[in-house]
Amino acid sequence: MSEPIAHDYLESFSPGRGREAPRAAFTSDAPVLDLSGQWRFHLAAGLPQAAEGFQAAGFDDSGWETIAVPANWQLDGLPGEPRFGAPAYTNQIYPFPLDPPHVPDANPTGEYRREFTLPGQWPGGRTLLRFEGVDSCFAVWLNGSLLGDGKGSRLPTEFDVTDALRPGRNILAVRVHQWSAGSYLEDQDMWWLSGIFRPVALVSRPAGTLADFFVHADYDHLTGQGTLSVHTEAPARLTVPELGITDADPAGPHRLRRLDPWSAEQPRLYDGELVTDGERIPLRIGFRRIEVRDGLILANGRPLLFRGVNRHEWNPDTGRTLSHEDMLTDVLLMKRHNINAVRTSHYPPDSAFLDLCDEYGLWVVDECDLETHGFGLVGWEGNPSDDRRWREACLDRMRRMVERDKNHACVIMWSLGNEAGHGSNLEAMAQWAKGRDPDRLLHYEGDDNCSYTDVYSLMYVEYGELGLIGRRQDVVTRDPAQDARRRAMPFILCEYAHAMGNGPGGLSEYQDLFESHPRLHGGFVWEWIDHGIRRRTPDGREHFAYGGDFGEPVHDDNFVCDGLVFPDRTPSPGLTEYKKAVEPVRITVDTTARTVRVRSHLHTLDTAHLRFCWRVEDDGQLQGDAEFAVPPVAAGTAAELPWPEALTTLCDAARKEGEERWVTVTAELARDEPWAPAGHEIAWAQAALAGPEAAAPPTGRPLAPVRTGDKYALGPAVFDAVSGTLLSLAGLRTDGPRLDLWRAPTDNDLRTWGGPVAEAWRKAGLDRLEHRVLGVRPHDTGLEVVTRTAPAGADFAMRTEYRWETDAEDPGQLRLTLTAKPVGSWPCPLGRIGIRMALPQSIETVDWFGLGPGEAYSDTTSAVRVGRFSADVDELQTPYVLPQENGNRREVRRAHLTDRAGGGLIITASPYVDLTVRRWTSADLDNARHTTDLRPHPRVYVNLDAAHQGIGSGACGPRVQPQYELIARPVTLTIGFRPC
Ligand code: IPT
Repeated sequence: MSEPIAHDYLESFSPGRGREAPRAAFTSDAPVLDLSGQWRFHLAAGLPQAAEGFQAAGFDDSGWETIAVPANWQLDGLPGEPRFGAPAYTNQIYPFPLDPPHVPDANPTGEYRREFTLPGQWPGGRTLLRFEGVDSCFAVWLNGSLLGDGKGSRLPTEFDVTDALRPGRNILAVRVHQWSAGSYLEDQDMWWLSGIFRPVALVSRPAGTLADFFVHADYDHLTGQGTLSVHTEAPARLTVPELGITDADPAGPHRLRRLDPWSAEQPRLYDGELVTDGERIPLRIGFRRIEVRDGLILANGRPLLFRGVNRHEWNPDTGRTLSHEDMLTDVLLMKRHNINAVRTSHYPPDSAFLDLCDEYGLWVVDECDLETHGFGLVGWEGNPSDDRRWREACLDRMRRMVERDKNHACVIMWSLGNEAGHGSNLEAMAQWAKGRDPDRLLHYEGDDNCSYTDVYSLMYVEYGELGLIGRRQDVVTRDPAQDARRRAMPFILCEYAHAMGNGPGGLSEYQDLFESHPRLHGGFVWEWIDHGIRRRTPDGREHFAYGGDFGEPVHDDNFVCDGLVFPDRTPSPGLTEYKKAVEPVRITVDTTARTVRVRSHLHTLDTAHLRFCWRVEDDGQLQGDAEFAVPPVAAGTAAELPWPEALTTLCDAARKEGEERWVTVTAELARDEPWAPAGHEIAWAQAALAGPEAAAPPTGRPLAPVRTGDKYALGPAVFDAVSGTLLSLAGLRTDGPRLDLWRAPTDNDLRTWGGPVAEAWRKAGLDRLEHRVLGVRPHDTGLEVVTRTAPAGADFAMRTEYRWETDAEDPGQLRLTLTAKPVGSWPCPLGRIGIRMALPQSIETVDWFGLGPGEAYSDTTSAVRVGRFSADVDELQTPYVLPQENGNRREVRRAHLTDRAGGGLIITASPYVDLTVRRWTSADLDNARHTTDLRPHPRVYVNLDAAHQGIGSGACGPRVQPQYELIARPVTLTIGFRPC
């Protein structure tokens, strides 16, 4: 019979018992037995329901279920129905009462059992059982003997199993608790998910080997020399063939001449080996120096500019259990989108991710698994960060992160955690880290005085304030005695540009500030990926679920979906926009001086790895292109080059009247890189060589409308004689056009800090406009329709004049000149100003000349360029996890909306319109909670807009900047319609 289990560890401040000292993660030739796979599993509702004696070797688990290890148990069964509990999402609020260190009795408890056979050749010496991550607290037994317990979900825990291990068959039993005292330290904005979610392995530590080592690989940019010393706590020999180090004392110090340093741009790693009597340990060494000097963050002597993202670990099917492929996909996508830095928000990632960052090159801010944000909701009363009883738990977390990750070249900053308020425990963590690893910088955004950090860091700062910080004119610190210190510090935005839904808007304005003030070292977009969970509707259609979808009584809705990539890692338009906003090489095409200017914001690389090309297009049709020889531009410098002769010649060549001529200059990879093939585009710029020009006023002989019964015919169009409504166009049945001032609110419209603009729209009634016809007047020169559009109860309105015309010389074309003027004063900015109409559902394809290929709004226009593009109606939609306004194509000059047989409508604009085409209405988008709620109507809805409200990032950060606000104003739209 086994002893009853004591569960005092669950609600204890202690981080764990029976554990090994934390140490570096490394591989070696010593045997490892991977214990991933199917384990026996039983989920108890709470401790009283747990299976008695489950830890005994002879316990009968044949009636239990099985579950994958590693996995989050709540996701088992999805995208169908979850089999074990259900995921729950909260941002700041704890999903249990604040009663530290206690947790509710209803505490789901996962019991795991696994039988394994110790391989016959298993060496003597010690054997450890290593858990890479268990959420949130667990106890472990091997063959019935208790090994210990642990907390700290995203950190490794090891137990010495040497004495408990048997030759042959062994039984491992693990009891995992969803809630524990540790949960109070893990209040990150993410799904609450439990279980053994990272790998588990049995690790042999043969006699005579090392427990731990610390690689110090410094680089001196002034001399180009490096110093290597590997600190080991037992004798070992070091070999690094490329550096001429053979079987040497690891401690050295080895002084090395002519070394290539490691950087995110050039992630040079030197392969080596540490050898002891018991094993061989491969090393990948990157030499670099990171420091703050003269108020700047320098890497290898050069200032750093972070083009960063905050990365949570996420997969829509497996939650926080990531495959190697997921991690590699993240790294490659980041590199291909000009991202050079990652903050591991808000916990240390699977260490395999850091191996990839070393290899492919990303600067990493490694963040500790600590957040107590929910205490902020009670005025930080009882915050663990400032309670001595939690000191050891906090320090333990910091030690386990630093010790695990200290040998990664990519890690340049340690972060104490996120949103954990103030307190002496944070200070103690900082002090310990500085003592243990003085060669890296320390970050904690919550230390507003910066009394124990190396870098001044804030989140979601407004543009104006950021400019002041850039000029070191920031407001005085809370403790004035700290002011001089902080003012001398470099600055980063550890979170900015909240990427929730459509957006973020205003990225370029941030980048302009970063690039104009040396103190500003860039920032980290919040965040990399939407944490949506894949689910299936009863009829088998898939969508991504968010907070509340699993019946959680307390939740934060879709605030968990705020990434640059969708849950399945498809890039969203926000990522494309970010790639362009942060391009490390800025190209400017000057059409007057006929030069191209190249300014490099690269860290150390010159531009020799890039190939520059130019291309001239007339109305989107290629006229000529060639490579453009740009001598290497050194990092941080600029060069101006005259246009190549061929470009000048083409620029001056004759062109068809009315066509626009554009030159595009691109910079692409000249050679294959490990993360992208040759030809991958890094940066580009465009300039107009001719046009766009305002269309010449029509010279044809205008036709008068012809009345037949209750209809007017005018060219290809038929109008209702009473309402003036366009009924059909060249045989296509139409509804509208009608004035439209509203859009389906975006996340940023819905949650705008300081008052949601979407609420103002609803209050004003933009979504329920009433239309009144003031007059339908036939003229010799066309048909004039005047309307007044206003919401119920309002004394403000828009007066709209539609002038419909056609010419005798070209009776197939219908022209609309629309003028809309505000009457009275509108209480809020408008969503859009334009017209909406419906066309037959047979319309399938849109070909356009304008900005593309992606969607764009006034403050998300960096990534789109002038050209000819084509897309299916379905491809024009961006499937934001919460349906909302999307898919706008800007500055469209000409669009063909066609059916399968090539019939349809040609729309021209002078000079241009914003265009959306979709199979549902704005109201449908607004009502839908998930993408599967959107069902195509038997119509195609087209919006043609003169202007749109900007996007901003007001869901968490600055609202739309004034220059992008759509204040009600008179607009004119000139649009031509013609059948095709
Ligand atoms: C900030 C959090 O640090 C981050 O985890 C996330 O919740 C983000 O907000 C919003 O998505 S904190 C907030 C007070 C700005």
